[in-house]
Amino acid sequence: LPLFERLERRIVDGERNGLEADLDEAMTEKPPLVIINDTLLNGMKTVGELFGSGQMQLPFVLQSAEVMKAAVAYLEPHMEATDEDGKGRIVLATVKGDVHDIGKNLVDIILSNNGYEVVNLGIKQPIATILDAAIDKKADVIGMSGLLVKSTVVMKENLQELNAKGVSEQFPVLLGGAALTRTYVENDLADIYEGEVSYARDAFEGLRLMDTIMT
Ligand code: B1M
Repeated sequence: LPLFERLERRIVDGERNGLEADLDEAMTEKPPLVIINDTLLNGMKTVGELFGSGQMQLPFVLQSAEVMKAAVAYLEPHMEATDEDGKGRIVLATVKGDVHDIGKNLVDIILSNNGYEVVNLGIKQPIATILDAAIDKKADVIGMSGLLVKSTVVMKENLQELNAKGVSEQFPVLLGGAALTRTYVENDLADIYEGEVSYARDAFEGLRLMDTIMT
């Protein structure tokens, strides 16, 4: 297979052997972020489709996810970072009950490389922990990621909890993840949250929204 098809195939097949060599070669042709967006994420999309249609079993999905994570970790030091610093601070977490973190970690990388300080709390984080960290670290924004349909409900409850704690004016919230839709966030969730809530389709929109929120 040609290089980029081979790389995409590696994600689908969960094949790690020789990954670094292929990534090195790929980086002579394209910047790391383009490799992630145009090649590796296509592989993850295929994995999702195969899993969703019952053609792939969970342990193999996990293997694919690990190759994806290894690839991102290998590419990260080669990414361009701005000299800007101190543009703002975001506490970032995958919500309670949800283990998916590849997207959240991409958001972390993109924001960190573009002048933001990211406090990445990890996966399955209850809102109490997220809020404690946001207060403790004096965050400007709270970011929540979730890929399961039930996570969209958790996010709604989390926003209600922030309202109840009286901190919604203080913390604009950025939401993302495959199960969310723009309509759900911008209509339903924006209706209930007393502060500002925005939806990011991908990590780059997350960065643009952070820039908007912070100005
Ligand atoms: Co799971 N999983 N999974 N999974 N998994 C999905 C989400 C699913 C859609 C697959 C499917 O059925 N087709 C499905 C959810 C269905 C639903 O809820 N209706 C599903 C399921 C069912 C499950 C389990 C329940 C399976 C089981 O146990 N029977 C289980 C859940 C466990 C749990 O959470 N409690 C499970 C487990 C797993 C693995 C552990 C095997 C693995 C995750 C490994 C890991 O993350 N460390 C996994 C994977 C890999 C997937 C798919 C295949 C790929 C997800 C991914 O990494 N995509 C996924 C299929 C899919 O999404 N269509 C699937 C790449 C990533 C870059 O995209 O995270 O969407 P994403 O991030 C994007 C944007 O959404 C955005 O930016 C990123 C791109 O730039 N974004 C943000 C994300 N967060 C953001 C936050 C922001 C801004 C932007 O600001 C704060």
